[in-house]
Amino acid sequence: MKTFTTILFSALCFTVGNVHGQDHKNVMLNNAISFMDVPYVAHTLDVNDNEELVINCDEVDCTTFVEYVLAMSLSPLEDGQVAEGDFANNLQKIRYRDGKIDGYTSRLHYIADWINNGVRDGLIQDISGARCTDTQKLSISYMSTHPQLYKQLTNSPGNVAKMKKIEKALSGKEIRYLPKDKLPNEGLPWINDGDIIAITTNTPGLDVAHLGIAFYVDGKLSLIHASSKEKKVVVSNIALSQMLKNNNSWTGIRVLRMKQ
Ligand code: 2YP
Repeated sequence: MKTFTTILFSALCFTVGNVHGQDHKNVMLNNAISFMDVPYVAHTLDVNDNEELVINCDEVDCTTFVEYVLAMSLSPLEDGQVAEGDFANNLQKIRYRDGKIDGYTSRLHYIADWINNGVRDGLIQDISGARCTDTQKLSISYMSTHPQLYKQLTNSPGNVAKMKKIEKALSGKEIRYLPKDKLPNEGLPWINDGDIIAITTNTPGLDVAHLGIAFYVDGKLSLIHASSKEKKVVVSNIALSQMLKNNNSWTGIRVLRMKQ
């Protein structure tokens, strides 16, 4: 019997978004819209001493928001509802390496690892990997060099050592991405509503700094995301390309798409 922690378990995880009267054919976009105004809360996955599957759709950060939307969208519908077991199974496959929970370091902390796992498991496709020619070499060390920022690393040299091994395995790999100066306000033909946008960063030791969902509004490519500034899930009121220009540590985007 699979056990998972259901904290503040809300029906939101299972009601396919058809809010604001917008019945988008795009299930990822529909589900993302259903999270609008959900509060931004960090560290919701770190509430337990032992690593367990946490489902908390009432408080999300940029990553858990995208994970819940993807898990909902991958789960088949039974009269408009997502089956609880399917949602949890898909969420576990999305969040943990090869879908196996085996302590803190089995969680896919780095988005590069999260993408590799999702592509390997047939959950997502790496659209920017296929469409972009610009590359960057991964150099991953942020968590092991900032253990004080992570509860499960602060007093655990064993976990830090495990993270170092994971970081070493990820580093040196080349990934393809779209530099921010190549993203127009109006978006690009190969970026669709509902695509997962990973914002790449030049912060030393980190690959990605933020996640969201692509949403074309009035001809401009915007982002539905859990905003730490606005403290809730919002649609950006500026174009994604402008968001990137406004942040010097943001270098571009990777684009992922749920596999139907
Ligand atoms: C991830 O951070 C954490 C996971 O440990 C955590 O910090 C890292 C490298 N990983 O399980 C997961 C869910 O809480 O969050 C995310 C973080 O973005 C925050 C959540 C946000 O913008 O809301 C992912 O890594 C996505 O972008 C980065 C960013 N972390 C840092 O900037 C250190």
